[in-house]
Amino acid sequence: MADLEKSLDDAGLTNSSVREYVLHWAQFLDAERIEVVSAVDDARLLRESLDAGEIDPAGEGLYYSRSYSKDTARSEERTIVATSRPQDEGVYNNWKHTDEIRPVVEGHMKGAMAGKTMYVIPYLMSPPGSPLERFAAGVEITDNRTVCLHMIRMARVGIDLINDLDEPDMFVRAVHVTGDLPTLGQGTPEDKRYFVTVADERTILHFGSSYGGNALLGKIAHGLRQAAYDGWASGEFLGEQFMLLGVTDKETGEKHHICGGFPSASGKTNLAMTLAPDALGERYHVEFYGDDIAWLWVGEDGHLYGMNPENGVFGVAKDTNERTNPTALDAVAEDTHALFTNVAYNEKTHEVWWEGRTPAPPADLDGWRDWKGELVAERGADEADAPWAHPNSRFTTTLANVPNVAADFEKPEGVRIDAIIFGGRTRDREPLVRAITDLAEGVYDGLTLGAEATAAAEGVEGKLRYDPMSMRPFMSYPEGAYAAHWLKIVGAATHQPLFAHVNWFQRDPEDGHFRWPGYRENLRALLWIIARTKGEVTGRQTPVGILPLEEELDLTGLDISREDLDTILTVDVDRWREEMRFREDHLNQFHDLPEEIWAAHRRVAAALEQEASVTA
Ligand code: OXD
Ligand code: MN
Repeated sequence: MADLEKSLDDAGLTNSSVREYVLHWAQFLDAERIEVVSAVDDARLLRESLDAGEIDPAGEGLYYSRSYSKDTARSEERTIVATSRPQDEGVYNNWKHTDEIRPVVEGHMKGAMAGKTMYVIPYLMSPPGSPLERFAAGVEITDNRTVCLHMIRMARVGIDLINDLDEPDMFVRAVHVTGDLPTLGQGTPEDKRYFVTVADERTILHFGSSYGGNALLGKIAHGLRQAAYDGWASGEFLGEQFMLLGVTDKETGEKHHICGGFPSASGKTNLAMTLAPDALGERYHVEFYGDDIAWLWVGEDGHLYGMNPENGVFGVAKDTNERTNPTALDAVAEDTHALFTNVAYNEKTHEVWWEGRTPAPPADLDGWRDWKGELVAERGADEADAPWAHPNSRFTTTLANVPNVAADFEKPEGVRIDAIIFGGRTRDREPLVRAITDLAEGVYDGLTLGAEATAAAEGVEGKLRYDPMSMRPFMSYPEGAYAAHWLKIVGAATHQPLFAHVNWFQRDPEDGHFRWPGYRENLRALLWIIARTKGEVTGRQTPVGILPLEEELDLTGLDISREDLDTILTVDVDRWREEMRFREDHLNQFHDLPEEIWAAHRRVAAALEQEASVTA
């Protein structure tokens, strides 16, 4: 114990609440030694990890790691929000009473760091000086050095960030134990993994994974689940799985900011990092703030503000290429110190590759290993078509590496939010863009966000898998209260943001082609949204919101057919009426949904019926 305390002295850790927490867990976990980590330790930790074979070189200043093959993604079933308040149980938060679950997860953790180093990672999930800084401090404990490397990229990490907290005890206690991965029964009835956020105690206890989404506790567990709960409990803010970007009109010098939520596989990271299409590049500059999390609050001037609490990007590698996301490729170029996880790796040339990086995999198989570590050249016939990279393989890099990162991305006061957008992957019905000026209708639209079920097994064709505000896996308190909190926070803004719904994924049922070219061209829809916030365009009112008139969209240099354009600027009333019935069932699951939300639902439904009777 004296030795452990001495390591905290040597590291200069003076916050006595943090020391007490660290020493408690060091004893409980039976850690052999403690190492307190700051971002300045990165180069040394990289060297040690390379020497220990935990990571491999992947080119100049780039690194690669492969995780255990059954530990490559988040597990929603094993993720639990615990509190001591039964009224915190919602539909999606997998709530358990703390007294029931804490002993179980702690039972797995006890003594688990015997003979090991316990790394202590003091971090901040905000730029220093943010108005939400008191909710941003945390200290992760982990037995995994690679987790330290990721945390240094994804959060602001350093002892100084927590030594001088205004409230020394106000930090998230985040404990991560990897566990003996091959013995945890992942996905079986004997599954021993537990990913628990004890939200009313601001304590995170994750056991049984080294995958980023489960192991980098600053990101999802703190940045989303805990933050959403804190934002609600304090009544001060929203913590959302949102991207955040800025668009500057170089002609007028005006800049606008848009944030928004997209269910997974709906192009959120690509949109967040987008550049203007060539035809509009002279006039518009798009700046990146964040691809995954935004915290939102109302500033003293009555505007809604937003900031990205993260310091990095933990992006999905699959399909990232020069066309879909050139800025992401630049952000993981040589000397960015990016880390790749579970992509394919060439042990001779140290190159990495993933599906969609190039149209075909490398022709010369020599040296290539797939995400499981197996030599591609030695694959049997039955595996010949198996992906080389895991579909959830990732790159981890800092925001500062993204070439179009906004100059003010670390500005503590955040940026004014002009519009909040939602968008899923929907093959029909959902137009290119529709704006919503009413707050309750905007919140209703977010609550009924969804994406098409990707596999038949996941649902009925054409029926969405609802993912309210893209927060389904991160909900930490009941959905009715969540909706009420949204109405309260955004309702307090004297300058209301515009809501909008976008869809880049309508297809022609005949030949399956996408009706909208997507990617950089998506800026055209965002420009219309911005013009609508300024009252420069009126659009036309439909039952489901305001759609652009064709002449209001800047289509300069865009190749799109008349039929496709007409279709994506039209409301398919019959398909919408069908959708409304599914929505009703979806909303009926939630307790205490505010009456304003039901009223919004009824208004949209009545307007659709009216439209149907007019056109019948
Ligand atoms: C996620 C992520 O799992 O951002 O949503 O990693
Ligand atoms: Mn995410």
